[in-house]
Amino acid sequence: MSHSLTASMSESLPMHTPIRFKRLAACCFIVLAFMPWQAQAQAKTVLRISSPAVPQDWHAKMWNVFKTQLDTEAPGEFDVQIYLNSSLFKQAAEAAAMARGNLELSTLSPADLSRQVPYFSVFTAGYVVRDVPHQQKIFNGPIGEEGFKQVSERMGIKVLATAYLGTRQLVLRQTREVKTPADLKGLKLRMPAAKEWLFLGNALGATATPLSFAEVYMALKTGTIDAQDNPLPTVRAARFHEVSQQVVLTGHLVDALFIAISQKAWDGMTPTQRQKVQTAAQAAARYNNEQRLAEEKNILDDLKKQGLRITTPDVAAFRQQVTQRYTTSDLAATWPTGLLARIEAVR
Ligand code: KDO
Repeated sequence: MSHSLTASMSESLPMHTPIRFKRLAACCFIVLAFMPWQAQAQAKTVLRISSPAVPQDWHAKMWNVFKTQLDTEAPGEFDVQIYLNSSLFKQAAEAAAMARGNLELSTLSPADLSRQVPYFSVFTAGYVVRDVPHQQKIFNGPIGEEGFKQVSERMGIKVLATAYLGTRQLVLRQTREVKTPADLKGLKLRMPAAKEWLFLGNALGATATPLSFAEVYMALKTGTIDAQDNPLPTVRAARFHEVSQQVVLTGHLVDALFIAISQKAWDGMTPTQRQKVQTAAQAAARYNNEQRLAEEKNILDDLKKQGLRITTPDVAAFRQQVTQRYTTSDLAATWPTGLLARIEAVR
């Protein structure tokens, strides 16, 4: 086709036109003829996802569900790029990147939202959310709606769905008798680097020390830290069990991650695209929640087989100390009046 096009273009020019100019004109014509197709290819909406999750974890795999669903429902419209292991943005830097419009999607924790929207601080506290149905009812109901509205207004970020990250347990590098918070005295407990996380680690009775997720494996291996807390599927996915000896089933935080998109990316899409992105995010969260819950049911046997000691402490004693520490804290002073009672009333 390009040959005959070039020929006809050249022929339509006056006889005296220099041959080099004729060729140049023909090339320009071809480029222009192909422009709409090229422009279409470039018009794909790029959705970059940044996450600290390791590829084997469910909240990493859920992004494949998101991508596959969008590729099926809107073929050729989106270019979904998944960056795991904090390879695009560092842990906890995602919210600022999204607010600036430098990143389209990520998963954000309540602690990530708390600085600008103190409403979410209450969800960083231990023993507030009872279980997964409670968590899902909270965030898929009016309490979630009210909080997500504030996130959109103050942070330029839209929350699309709530994923269950799992129930956080203590995982120790070396075995130790742990019944009550007093038994954690002096234990260097790694927590993610934010004041809300550190408060929780200290409230449990340990000495909280901040470290990014990417550095935890090595810190456990070398003994820079004595323990870390995470949901057990994450412990296995990130292979922390290889460098740990004991799981203490404190169950101190039924943890959530919010699948979120930058307002800029959201505003740049058509209403139909928005609806497809929202549905794909909900499908991803559902997949994560189902897989993670199923894994949490069976994981203890496997961890035992891998040589870990599994112990159950006096959870009531942990709950009591943690609750009491929050009640009198500066953090709790930022919680909107009545919010805790509303959360507790959700059945
Ligand atoms: C962690 O750093 O311990 C944590 O579990 C905190 C979560 O909010 C989340 O960032 C998670 O890491 C990452 O997604 C890695 O699993």
